[in-house]
Amino acid sequence: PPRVFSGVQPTGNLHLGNYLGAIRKFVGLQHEMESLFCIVDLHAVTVWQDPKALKAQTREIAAAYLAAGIDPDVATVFHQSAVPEHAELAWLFQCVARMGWLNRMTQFKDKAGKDKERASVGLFTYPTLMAADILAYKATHVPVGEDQKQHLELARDVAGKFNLDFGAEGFFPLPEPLIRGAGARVMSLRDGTKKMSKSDPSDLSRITLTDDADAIAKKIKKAKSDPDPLPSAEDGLEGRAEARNLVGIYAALSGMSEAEVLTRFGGQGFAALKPALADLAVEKLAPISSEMRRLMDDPGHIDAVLKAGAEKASSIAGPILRETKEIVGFLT
Ligand code: AQP
Repeated sequence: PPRVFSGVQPTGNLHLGNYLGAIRKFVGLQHEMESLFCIVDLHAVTVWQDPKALKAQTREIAAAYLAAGIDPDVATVFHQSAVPEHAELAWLFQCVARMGWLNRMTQFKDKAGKDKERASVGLFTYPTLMAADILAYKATHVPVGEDQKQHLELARDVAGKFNLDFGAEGFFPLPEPLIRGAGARVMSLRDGTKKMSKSDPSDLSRITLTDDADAIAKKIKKAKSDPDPLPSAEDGLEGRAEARNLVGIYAALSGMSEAEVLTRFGGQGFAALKPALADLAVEKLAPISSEMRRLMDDPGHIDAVLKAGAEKASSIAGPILRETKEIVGFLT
């Protein structure tokens, strides 16, 4: 049966890209397929996290999930470290995946930077943990932003090789990415060629889900643009990275197509688009951020939701892991 799994790292600065590329898509999917939405804290610690901040950031993602409209009575909402099957299966997958596969991962190259010798081993093996996250539930569909496409392909390769190596054809499904639609790739407000990211040193590069109306307006006003008027829908946005990004964000937030946005703003300068975009972003995000604040005032409630979610998640992953161990030849 179809099953959805996805996650967000509790690394702070949850932003518009995470919302449009991932969380907002989760909300719709929960009613279409059985869904598990995880806060992937094991992934977060591949880069050092302040322990106190990590707790707050974990609750912040949970609050964002709930505030955005994920219903914990419909979908399973939990944090990764509470379900040991993730780490256990990840070990087996580290023995299935090949060094060469992981060496090709562009996110490791980007995040490790120049001095790879100093990157954590966990940052390198990250994609095998992600494969375990998905396959511990035999999930078939994984909604993610464009940037996670390569990791998902690796998860498919791991599933395929496990099945082949152990003569267990069809045991793990080959999970499919769901990357469709507006918002799959939101770019930095300071550089239209870089993705909007939590770790960008510039606060002005991203709109976060906790920004107030003034901060949102200021960031959009200061967003990088170019001197030309916006093109018509016929001329399109080719070669206009910043214009494409702002028009794309407008489209994703309004539900209009890019062509419809250009029909409205084509021929006008950024001075027309930016204030309209700021108003739209505030209108769409303010209810989420105020609900997030309300939820974060009651950490006990969030923790109870996560605990119940982890129990539900374990009840699915437990039997799958037992069967996996049997297949591998461990005494069970
Ligand atoms: N700019 C983006 N546009 C669309 N989707 C995005 N996602 C991330 N950035 C964008 C999607 O958000 C989900 C959760 O991301 P994550 O927290 O697990 O990992 P990430 O991709 O590492 O997020 P960041 O913000 O880019 O963090 P850093 O700065 O640490 O690299 C995923 O589905 C992701 O595709």
